[in-house]
Amino acid sequence: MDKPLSLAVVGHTNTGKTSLLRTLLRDSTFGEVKNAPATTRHVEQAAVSDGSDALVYLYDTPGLEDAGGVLDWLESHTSARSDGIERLHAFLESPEAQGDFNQEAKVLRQLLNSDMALYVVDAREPVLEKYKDELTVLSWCAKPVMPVFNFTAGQDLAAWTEMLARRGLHVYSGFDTVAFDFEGEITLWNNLATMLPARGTLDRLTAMRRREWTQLDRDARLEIAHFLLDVAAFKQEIDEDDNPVPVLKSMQDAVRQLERQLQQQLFGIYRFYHSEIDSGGWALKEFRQDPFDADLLLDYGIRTGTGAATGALIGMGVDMLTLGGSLGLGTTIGGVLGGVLPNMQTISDKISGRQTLFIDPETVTLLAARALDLLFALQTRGHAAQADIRLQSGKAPWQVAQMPSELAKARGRPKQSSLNQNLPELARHERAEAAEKLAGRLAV
Ligand SMILES: Nc1nc2c(ncn2[C@@H]2O[C@H](COP(=O)(O)OP(=O)(O)OP(=O)(O)O)[C@@H](O)[C@H]2O)c(=O)[nH]1
Ligand SMILES: [Mg+2]
Repeated sequence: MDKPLSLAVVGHTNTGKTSLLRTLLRDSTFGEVKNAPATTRHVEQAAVSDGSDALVYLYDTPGLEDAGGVLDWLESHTSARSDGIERLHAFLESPEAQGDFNQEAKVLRQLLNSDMALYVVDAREPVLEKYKDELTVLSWCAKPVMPVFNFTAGQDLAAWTEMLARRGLHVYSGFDTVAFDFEGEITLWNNLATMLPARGTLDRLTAMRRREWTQLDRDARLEIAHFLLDVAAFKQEIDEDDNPVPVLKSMQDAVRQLERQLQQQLFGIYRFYHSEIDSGGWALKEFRQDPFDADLLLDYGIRTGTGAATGALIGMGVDMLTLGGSLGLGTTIGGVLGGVLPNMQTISDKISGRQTLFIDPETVTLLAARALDLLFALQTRGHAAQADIRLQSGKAPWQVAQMPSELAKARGRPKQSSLNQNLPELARHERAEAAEKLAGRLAV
């Protein structure tokens, strides 16, 4: 196997170098990120590995602040007849490299010890002299340099690319560290590979990343499928003249809790951690809105109410035909009962004098919409992102009447909901099959 690559991430201060590492490492705790210069003070190493072997070592470096000063020093203290590396060594041995220019010295030392540099550019910035000076000093390390444009949204890169081309830098990448784009990352690695003598290691890395990405997506959709089946097959029975309100409330609570658990699992799969979610850093308000809130159904454009009788409770999923008799259905009831459907009594219910309660299909659809939305949000979120997670599409994945058959059938299979009981062996097996099928449909 080829030996691991070592890549120095360099650039002007506050351009997003540490952010780039966070996103490439899928690790939102790496280093320190702040909207201020000189946040990173030391070189820090991190590895991207392939299960067992390290493929790439990435080195975060302090921001360059005074490359012009270093260039002045080099011009007055070293001979233009020496090569760049000799001149840089003279600089690194000078007292100034321990003093005023110690940040710059750390960067240059690291690049001299690395295979190549990723030069992070804040694309919003004009092409200033200081950036040209940085590229001049870096070029003396005689290592390949690939510019990576950050903050690219809506930016015209023409002036930058022209300046870079004049310096022989024709290969570059755009990579927003906050709005993650999986294919963009693959392009970045592929572009790097074109600048190196052997691409074996990077091919291994991109193949690994692709496998991993597909697997994460599959795992996430399977979790969502299991969750939806749990909810759709959830069933409680009460006597005909029992007050259903306490039972309905406990059903709602169980569903709320299970949705939280699912959200937690999805964060875990994409390596966004619980501590960050609840630390206030991310307001998950939209995802944490009560799933039994009728307004939410409207936001997702989910039609509710099948007949005139439900008019008073549109959005609540409550069937008045069954409940109306046993309760004084005032306005209060809507808030309490939203989303739980007391089934029309079946014949056997009538004989036994019982009522069966289910979560209504509108709510199941809403939960599906929200889970898929969260999945999309996580798949397009860089690990450097610090802003709130927002709902994306706000669209229902299907018409309520055309719910995937696995979900529609789930109601007849209460044994397959872990909300009803611990799944017996056979039910577990059947449930796994249904979840596989459903997950496949969620992928479309
Ligand atoms: N909107 C947006 N903000 C970003 C992006 N990348 C970085 N930032 C922000 O830019 C600021 C600087 O990011 P850092 O990663 O600390 O930059 P750095 O280059 O490591 O900075 P120093 O270590 O000080 O040299 C932080 O506030 C980041 O949140 C991006 O792609 N989009
Ligand atoms: Mg930094």
